Amino acid sequence: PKWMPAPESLPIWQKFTAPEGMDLESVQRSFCRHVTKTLARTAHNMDDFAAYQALALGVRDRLIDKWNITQQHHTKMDPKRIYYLSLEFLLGRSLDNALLNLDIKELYRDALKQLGFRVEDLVNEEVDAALGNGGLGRLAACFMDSLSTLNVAAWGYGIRYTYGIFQQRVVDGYQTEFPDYWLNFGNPWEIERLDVTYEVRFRGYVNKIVEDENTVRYVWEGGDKVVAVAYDVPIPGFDTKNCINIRLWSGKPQKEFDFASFNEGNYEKAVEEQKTSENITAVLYPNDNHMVGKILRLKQQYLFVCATLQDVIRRFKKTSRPWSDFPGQVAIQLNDTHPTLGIVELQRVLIDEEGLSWADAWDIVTKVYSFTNHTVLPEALEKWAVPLVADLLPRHMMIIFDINLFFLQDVERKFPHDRDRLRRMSIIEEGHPQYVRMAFLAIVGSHTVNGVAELHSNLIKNVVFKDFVEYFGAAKFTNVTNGVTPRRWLYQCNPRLASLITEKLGTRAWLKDLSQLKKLSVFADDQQFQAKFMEIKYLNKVRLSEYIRTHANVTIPPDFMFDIQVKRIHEYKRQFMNILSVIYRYQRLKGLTKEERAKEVPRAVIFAGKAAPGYFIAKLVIKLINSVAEIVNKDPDVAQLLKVVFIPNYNVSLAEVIIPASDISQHISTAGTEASGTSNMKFVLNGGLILGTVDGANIEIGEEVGEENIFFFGKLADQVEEVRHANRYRRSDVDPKLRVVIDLIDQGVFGDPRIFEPLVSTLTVGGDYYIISADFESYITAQDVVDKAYKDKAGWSKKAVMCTALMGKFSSDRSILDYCKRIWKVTPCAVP
Ligand code: GLG
Repeated sequence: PKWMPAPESLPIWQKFTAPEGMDLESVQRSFCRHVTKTLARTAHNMDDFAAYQALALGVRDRLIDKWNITQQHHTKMDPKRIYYLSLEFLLGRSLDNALLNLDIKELYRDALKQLGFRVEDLVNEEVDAALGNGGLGRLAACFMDSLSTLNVAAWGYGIRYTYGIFQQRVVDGYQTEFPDYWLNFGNPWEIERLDVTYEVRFRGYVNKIVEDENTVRYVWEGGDKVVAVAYDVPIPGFDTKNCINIRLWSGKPQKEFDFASFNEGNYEKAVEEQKTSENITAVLYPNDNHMVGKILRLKQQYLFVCATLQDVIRRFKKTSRPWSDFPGQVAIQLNDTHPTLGIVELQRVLIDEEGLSWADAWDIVTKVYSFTNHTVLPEALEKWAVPLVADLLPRHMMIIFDINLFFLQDVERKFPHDRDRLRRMSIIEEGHPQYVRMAFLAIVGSHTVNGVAELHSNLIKNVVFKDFVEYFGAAKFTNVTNGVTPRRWLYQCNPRLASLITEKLGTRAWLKDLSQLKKLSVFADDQQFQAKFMEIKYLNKVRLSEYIRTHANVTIPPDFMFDIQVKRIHEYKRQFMNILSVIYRYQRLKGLTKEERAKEVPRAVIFAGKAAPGYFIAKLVIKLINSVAEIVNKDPDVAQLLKVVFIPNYNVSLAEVIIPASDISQHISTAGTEASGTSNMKFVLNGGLILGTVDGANIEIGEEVGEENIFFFGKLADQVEEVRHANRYRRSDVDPKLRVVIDLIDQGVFGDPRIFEPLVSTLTVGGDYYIISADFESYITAQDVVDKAYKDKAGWSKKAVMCTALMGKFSSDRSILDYCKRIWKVTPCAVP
């Protein structure tokens, strides 16, 4: 099978031809029909939002056509299906992406212009679909784009949360959270499937049925039932007829009303119980890289896998194949441990409902599942209290104990008399209460386990899951380095740069084969090309500067160096260290003479990101950033040299404005803590350099773009433990430069120091777990190196061009091809 069409077959960028059956008039007719018939509006009763809706509904019609053709083709060909199970899909906006992927943006632009609308304005009317926390959820979204573009017969499965990730506002420097009721004005990008519903049981009891002396069966009965309803979100591929689907589940009350309660005259109780089922999928848990053991979250996880497996099995059974064909027809990828109950649920269905033997069932299960681990942070590894699981899912708890029993018996056979190994490897953590270790369950129930960048996958193999590598063998553990879709993260968010690239390469083929960008490197020294490239960067900075002026009330001259750190606020990502270094820079600048100041590089330090609502220290970091910004931005001594800003409510559509505008971005996690990072890839792809630690995918980015085009600093992953151990706990022992900074905070330069005491003391009495003090000197030195490099305009431009040119590896197409070949063993199924 051919993965890539020949480059010549791709449409040429400038010469636009409308797709078959579409012209200006048909587009305008469809638009007007939706205005008058669907929205019941008139030409005299229209605003941009209504125009956005009519436009979106027209595009949706086209998506549905493609979607139908794709599903029919798949039904006919019956290829192996890939199921990507994820509790998060951070899709952002869909309109612009659909227009570009369907290659109809130019046509719509012209058609709407004649009707008096600008596509660019309408695109901004859309609210983000923010059903995810950060990198993990956005990765799922990029993967869907690649799966569709590469013509894989794939489905995404997830939850349709009524409330996405909270909206962040900054009040008096503090983060405040507001509910993200994103469905308020309807959602044109979903298709409600009131006919696709499945029952989901909770609680109840397990009945043991002795059939004969050799056979017992277990039946799970009683309890409460809720219903999961499907909502389908079409995902169009780029330059292909294929359009795949994400199916999101929403909890609904059972059709049968509780007439027992009703007849007892308890109408209110009957209605109340109906509402509880809707609660299950009401809200996305807002924690990134942190587990909170709430029962409602466990209910979400089970509702999700239970409905998904019923759907997958129903599709499989339509072809009347025997169960032994199942692993050849179905591959299920677990996006982190969140859907791990799916392993147990499939085993339950096969033995309790389909009548397979334990061994046959387990053989199928372990051939179907594979598992991606996204973090080694201990607080993020999921574990559920046994009494909680036993209460909510009594049959599943029995099966987990059985899986563990058979597994440990085999461990004992392989490593006899090693009691401590059994304790370490048990899926059940002993204690009061006991816990189910979900990552261990996922490993035991999968055929392949992967990390998301080389360093991370090595840490998994050599540290976190070392025992499992010794037991299963190294072949089961592998690496698939993450990637990002170049369609959204260059073509869509940076149209000027995309045009320049297409013009230079004479083809748009790079959008499906990102390695072709390397042909740009021959222009890296070309002054004219450098000038064009940097002019685009400048215009992107103007756009961001305008956004910051209107949304954060800070004026940033676009000729400043834009130094950006945007991601979830987390101690391990060390935004704290960044703002401490800003304070250091501030006091250094204040100490300079006028002549010395004139030689400095003006810098805008830009932050954005959400902190989990219950993460006190992370929220204090936001407060400190805002307090520092307030002092610095009004100080005339540094007005020409330093600006600090925190942009509220970071999300996907804001990232699309921020990322193309960076000169340098910071990815400065303590070495060994950031599994991969994916925004690092987006920044570099858009010609922004990186200041970073030797961590996650930074390392592989450095390998690709060359050491001279990335600024590394800090301790290495294998040094961190030792440094931690040697940490002192007194203020007098911290790095001298850091000491200067802490003293300024303590003196109240940035407001009442008592506010920041809990944060500052993480560096001392808290043991400085993320080794900020040990990395500080090296960090400050690296910042100076960045300044020096930036002063050399031609040198910097060359670096920027080389960065874009050498990022081919980090397309999510490459990641997905890796999964297809090495993990899922699947070939494409393109609509002819
Ligand atoms: C995780 C990690 C990131 C990683 C992402 C996608 O923390 O380093 O890039 O998944 O694999 N929770 C996350 O965002």
